[in-house]
Amino acid sequence: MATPLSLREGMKPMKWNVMRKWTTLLTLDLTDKHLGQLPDELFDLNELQALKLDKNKNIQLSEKLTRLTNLKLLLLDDCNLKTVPAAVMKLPQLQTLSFSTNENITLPDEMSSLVNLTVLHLDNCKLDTLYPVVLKLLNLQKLNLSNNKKISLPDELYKLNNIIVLSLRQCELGTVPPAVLKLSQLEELDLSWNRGIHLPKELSGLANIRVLKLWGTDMATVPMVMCRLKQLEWLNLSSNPLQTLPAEVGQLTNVKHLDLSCCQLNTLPPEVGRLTKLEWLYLCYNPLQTLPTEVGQLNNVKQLNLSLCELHTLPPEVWRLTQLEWLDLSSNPLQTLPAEVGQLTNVKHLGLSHCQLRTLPPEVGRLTQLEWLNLRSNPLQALPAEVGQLPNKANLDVSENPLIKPPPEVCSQGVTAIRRYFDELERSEENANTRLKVVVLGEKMAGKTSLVQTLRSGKSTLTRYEDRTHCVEITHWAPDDNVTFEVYDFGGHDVYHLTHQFFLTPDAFYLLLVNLETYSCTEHRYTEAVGLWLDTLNARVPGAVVSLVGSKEDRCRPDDVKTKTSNIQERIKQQMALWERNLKQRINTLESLQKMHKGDSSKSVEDITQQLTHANRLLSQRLHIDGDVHCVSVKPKFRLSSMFSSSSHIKLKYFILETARNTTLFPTLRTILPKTWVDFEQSLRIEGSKRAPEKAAKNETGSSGESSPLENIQQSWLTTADCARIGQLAGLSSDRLESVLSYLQQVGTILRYTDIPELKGLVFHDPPALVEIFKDLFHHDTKELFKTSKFADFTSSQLKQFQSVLYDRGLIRKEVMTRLLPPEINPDIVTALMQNFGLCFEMQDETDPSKHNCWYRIPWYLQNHMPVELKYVWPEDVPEEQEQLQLMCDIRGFCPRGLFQRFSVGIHPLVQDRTDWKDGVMAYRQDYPVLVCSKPTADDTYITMATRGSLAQAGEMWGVVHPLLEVLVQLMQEWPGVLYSLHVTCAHCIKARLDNPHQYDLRDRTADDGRDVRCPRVKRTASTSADLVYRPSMLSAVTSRTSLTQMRPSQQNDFYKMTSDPRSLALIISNINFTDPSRNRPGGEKDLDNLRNICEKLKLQLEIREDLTAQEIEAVANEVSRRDHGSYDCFVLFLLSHGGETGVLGTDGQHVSVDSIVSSFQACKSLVGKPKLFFIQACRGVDTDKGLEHTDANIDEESSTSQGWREASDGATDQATKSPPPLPTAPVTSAACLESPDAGEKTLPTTSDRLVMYATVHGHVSWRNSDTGTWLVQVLADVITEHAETETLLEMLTRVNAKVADFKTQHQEYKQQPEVTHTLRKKLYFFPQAAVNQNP
Ligand SMILES: Nc1nc2c(ncn2[C@@H]2O[C@H](COP(=O)(O)OP(=O)(O)OP(=O)(O)O)[C@@H](O)[C@H]2O)c(=O)[nH]1
Ligand SMILES: [Mg+2]
Repeated sequence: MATPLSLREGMKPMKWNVMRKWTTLLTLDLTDKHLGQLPDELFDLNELQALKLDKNKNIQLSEKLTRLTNLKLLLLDDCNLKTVPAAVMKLPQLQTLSFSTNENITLPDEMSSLVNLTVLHLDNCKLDTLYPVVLKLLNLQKLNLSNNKKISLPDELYKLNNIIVLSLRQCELGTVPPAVLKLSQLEELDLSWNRGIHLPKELSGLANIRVLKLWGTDMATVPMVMCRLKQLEWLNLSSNPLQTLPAEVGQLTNVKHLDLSCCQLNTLPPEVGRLTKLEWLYLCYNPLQTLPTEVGQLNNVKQLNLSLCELHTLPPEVWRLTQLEWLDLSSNPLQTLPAEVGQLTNVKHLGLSHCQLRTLPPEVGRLTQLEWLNLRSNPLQALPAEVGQLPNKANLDVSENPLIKPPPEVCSQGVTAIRRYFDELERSEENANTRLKVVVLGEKMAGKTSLVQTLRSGKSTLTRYEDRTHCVEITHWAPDDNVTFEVYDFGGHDVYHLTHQFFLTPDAFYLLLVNLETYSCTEHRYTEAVGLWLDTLNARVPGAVVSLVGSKEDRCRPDDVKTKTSNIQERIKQQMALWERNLKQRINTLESLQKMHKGDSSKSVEDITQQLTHANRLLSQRLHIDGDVHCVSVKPKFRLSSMFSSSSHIKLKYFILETARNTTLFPTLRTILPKTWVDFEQSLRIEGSKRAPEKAAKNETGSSGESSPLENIQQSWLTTADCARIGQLAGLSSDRLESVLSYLQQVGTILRYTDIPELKGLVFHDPPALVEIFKDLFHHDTKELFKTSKFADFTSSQLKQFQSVLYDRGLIRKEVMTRLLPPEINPDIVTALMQNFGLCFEMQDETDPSKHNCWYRIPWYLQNHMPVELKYVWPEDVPEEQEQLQLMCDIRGFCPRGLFQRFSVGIHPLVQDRTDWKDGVMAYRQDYPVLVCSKPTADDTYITMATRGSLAQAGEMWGVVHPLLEVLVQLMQEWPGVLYSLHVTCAHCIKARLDNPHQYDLRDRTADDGRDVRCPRVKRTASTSADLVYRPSMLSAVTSRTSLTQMRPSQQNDFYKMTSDPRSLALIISNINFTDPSRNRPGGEKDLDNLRNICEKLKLQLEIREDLTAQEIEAVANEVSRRDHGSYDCFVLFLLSHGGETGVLGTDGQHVSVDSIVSSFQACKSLVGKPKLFFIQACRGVDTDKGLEHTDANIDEESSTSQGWREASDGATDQATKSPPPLPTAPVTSAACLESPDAGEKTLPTTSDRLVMYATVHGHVSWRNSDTGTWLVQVLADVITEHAETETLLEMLTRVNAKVADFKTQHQEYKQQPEVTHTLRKKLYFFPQAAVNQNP
């Protein structure tokens, strides 16, 4: 039972909408608490103003309730009430009462005592008539009767002559009830989802109606009466089977917002042109093929949505709507855009995705206000250079276009990169580059290098036995003038398998060589020579193009060749069938899970849907394996025989050329690059070619043909100065270098790690050289490792010790590691790289802060089993008083090599005191023991992570193990083709030590889950607590004791994932110009500039909406919250306007509640679990703050001048002096109403992961300077610019709070104190690497 203290703590100020007026009430929320009675202590809370008791089925309300004499608002939704409790009727001060979803509730006459009631919710109550008592509630302003089937309304309804909002959504009404037609004061009527409803002619008598909602009413024609409602400002007719609109629609000359989306309109009447006040016109999803030219008369339309229509062209008049800010033409069969598009100089958002555009006119460059241009999925091959003239910050999406000029790698970097590319093209010359990456794979000694050399030279070449390939050799092969192949020849030795994966990219052509001489038709040989390689490619680059080459044909008899190649082909078919079977099985499982959880709104449902989409994509994206095995021999033939047949390698060359030219397989083979870039790349390559020791030696003796710009410097990486020198040779000044470096990085030719402190400023121009360095540290025979002369000065017992520590425990001292590396190489850079690749981790030695003598662990070396002594820490039997929480990742079929080792490196920052062995780690996290294991079986690999504690600690135990699982899931993203599922092992089965314990699918706990779960293995007798089976929806926060120094962003659970680019959509709603010009907000433009800078800094995708009315603000928020934010890691809203205690102001002087905006985003499925950030720059009342003391005399001179504008509030004092708002409001000010969302949903949004920053505390004003903008935004911009890379959001906002608190106006010395409220569950760094940078 709740104590009085906890009840009082539960009281919170909360805002409520009272007929477009907002007020803050002291609220207690006891929703869904299974209360039969209210606790006695509650009645002592006599200051309570709002009480939420929703979903307490069968609650009894005693007389004591009447002691709550300040109660104004009472919510009793879904409480199973049969009648209004007597005590409720003795609360005459009540202003808002909600009985939604109490089926068949009766309203007794005594309810007439509620004389102050203004808002009554009776929706979804199965009422067939309105109780007479309602007619006595003469102060009612809003009545919600939605979802009461066939409700009949008495004629006397007209007595309620204060009603201005009536909701009758989804009531199965055949016609508008006559009584409604008499409510002449009605302003808003919602009749949506009454299918087939008749609109009688008397409707035109509703002279005050301004908002009419009629969506989904099965309306095939627009009734004439509607066209007579000339005062209508907002009309929603979407989702109706309308094929045409009558000419009379042109009479609605006051309409500003018209929604006709999802109808069946083929044409529009020319009379639409008369709706000259229209500001929003939504026509999406209609089979419109043309538009009337009169659309060109809509001179006020700012938003025009024509997506998903059938428009091949638009009338020229549309391009003259120069005031348009938002034009969506996506998914129309448009083939060209006319030059006139350049006239839309105000357009900010232009949607042209999924059209059929082959070219763009240069005039798009004139759209200087553009913030968002979406050209995704068009057949565009080239962009006009003028695209580079668009604003730098314009977000450009040209993905899924076969672009060759500029290549996709340039486009993906944005407008600035595109401009630099075209500038460079103009300065230098165009170089048509037809290039393809060809990767040659296969077992060691398969003949890869011999084949590559033969293909390049055109004559049979055999390597010698000792010419083994180290890691990867990259060479260029130009078989004719039209194409160059960049050939990656992989060393086949096992030692390279761990590092090869980093070079496998989706756009390459793979040649898999099988040595026909050593191939035998057994399963084992197939797996080694073919199966494993195909599995790796299928897992890493699903959808890639692969051809099989049978090598050393000369070493086999012809019939053997035939048998072996057919065997290979047959087994490939079987392997592909197995992949398909596994994939389909996974899809089936996911589909049944999806069905099982249909309707849940938890994060797990979203996860399932995402996995299903991914699995289905894999099904259509399998490896493209050419059916033949192309047999070659590169052994020189006797002259005589070669006269009769062309060599097999020549045939192979033509086959490779033909495949490369197949535009279906390689659509972007050709790219156009500036010649300077091509020359620069070539110079880099020359540098790279010097790296091999023998080549370097040659170079030193001057025998190399190619001359290096960095003569005599043997480098594995380049510094900025080196690059500048190479650039100069290619004709690139240093200010133009960044473009080519970014391009080469995108293509994968070079590597850069600008966010790792040790590696900042370095360019790894020869990636294989890096791996070559690692190779010196990876040698199966650890004795061999230390036999070199580098260790001559060590004693044999020392060497023996190095070797045994490395062999037994995978440990190596930094100084020993340094010896193993080439002498000129900086070991810090190598270790930083190795950690980044997941190959080793640094062991903390607290006694050696200089890290001079630190140890590294390379898990790859570990061969030992779990040390026996650990059994004392983690006995096989779970101790009686403990439970084991175990999460499991089941990897189906192929498991990538080295995955567990990389995972074990990945978890390092999250654990302490670890012990590692071959396939496991035992460590501590938050003082809990953690056991991580890998167990390969014939078909699957199981990776488990477990902890133990008492049942009461279950919540914390989840917090201990779940972050480890997240590290694994993150790693798996490098392997999109690997199938895996996540589970929780049955705690009962573990304790009972049953073989094959039951594995539950990992999912969030829902309200429907009981307290216990029966163990599926021993159904009748055993059960386990649901706390150990379902993931709590909010995991207990775990603060890691580990230093942040080693953390990598992907490995954190204490941090929000913040890696998407852009990070988030940033919606800015800025009101500067108001209907009442005396309210205009000069200085607001400066805020916009500051916010643009913030968005650029934080990588946010900007979307600005200016000067919106209250209703428009709500509509925009609703629309944006319904979008798919799946590709973003968070959401940000900046709302800048006037405001008061009751919310922020639209340009029409009406209020919008911040809470309602926030909650629409809380309900957005694609933002579940992601931070949602709201910055509200507006007054929150009329009070000014003189402050207590002034510690800092840093006066803002500007803000103190006479032009310094206060963010004038719309509170009581201001209201008295301002012109009255357009809508007449009732005399009541503090009653509240529940504004139901437009979609009529009743689900309560979750409240976690959000942050709201208000410019000022409740009841106070905030300040703006007409030259420099608002105090809050100025400071926010400064703080973010300075600290975003090193601090969490909350740390920065604390600075903002402090800095703004230091401001004061000069004359009156008024102060302002911003306020942050949040429910963030993790740290939020916009730049995850900040965690590293702050502890360099
Ligand atoms: N008879 C014959 N020998 C070949 C042929 N191709 C390669 N060889 C020999 O096979 C051995 C290995 O050839 P490489 O081309 O170096 O093999 P690789 O696949 O590059 O080997 P790694 O670099 O170690 O992975 C060498 O001794 C070659 O001379 C061929 O077509 N016929
Ligand atoms: Mg080789």
